[in-house]
Amino acid sequence: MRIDVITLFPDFIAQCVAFGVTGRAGERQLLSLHGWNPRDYAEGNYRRVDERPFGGGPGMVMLIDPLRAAIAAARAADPAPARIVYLTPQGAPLTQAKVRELATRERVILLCGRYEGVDERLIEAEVDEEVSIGDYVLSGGELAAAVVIDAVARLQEGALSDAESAAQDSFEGGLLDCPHYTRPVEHELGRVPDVLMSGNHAEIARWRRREALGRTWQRRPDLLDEPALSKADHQLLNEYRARFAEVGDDFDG
Ligand code: 9WO
Repeated sequence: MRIDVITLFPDFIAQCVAFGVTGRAGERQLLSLHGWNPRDYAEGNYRRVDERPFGGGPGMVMLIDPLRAAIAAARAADPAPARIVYLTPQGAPLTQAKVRELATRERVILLCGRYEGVDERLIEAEVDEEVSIGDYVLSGGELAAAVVIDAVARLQEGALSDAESAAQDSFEGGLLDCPHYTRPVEHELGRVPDVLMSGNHAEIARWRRREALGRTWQRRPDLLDEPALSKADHQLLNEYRARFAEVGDDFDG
């Protein structure tokens, strides 16, 4: 997979994804990353990439032509068609489903804005979709681009070890992850649940599934599609809920 990033700070992006899974994906040639700086395509003595907004107001707006030229250069660098994604607070929320969809593409071009944003005409003419990593405003789209690159890199075949891949699968089901423990068994902060030391892999898998279902129900009920749960999962979720029902009974006295 090839990812091109249109950004005023190509080095920043390169550094963000130089380590860990994304670095490994690059070394294994599972993912290639290329930066394109609109300033390299800006004209005039000052190579301007931004200008004051029409209508007044704070901030500056990124000019059409340097961005358009950088996008054209990125497109021309490889014959494969590319999907252009603009990282912005106004975008659709990034989900694992969207990550999976992007990860199947041969090419993606990530457009990172700065200042107050990009001239709307460039967005309308060049952008295929707008994506947000959360409801907050950053200084630019680069950190959001790094998030997309990391999430997509993990899904490239061969990027993860078997253990990492299994862990990824646990979230792939749309549930939150279960709790994790390591040594020591006893600590002033508590004891590791006995089931995890039982060696009974079926019971361990059952415990992990129940904790993942329960956590999702508690923390992110919006992710839980209860009607779609299997009979076994319904049973596990009821076991988890029973924990709280008992506490509730005591409370009610
Ligand atoms: C800057 C600004 C300055 C003065 C008044 C209002 C203003 N709004 C902005 C602004 O929204 N800047 C954005 C910076 C323009 C697009 C690139 N930037 C950005 C992307 N910030 N946060 C994101 C982002 C991207 C994806 N998911 C979450 C946040």
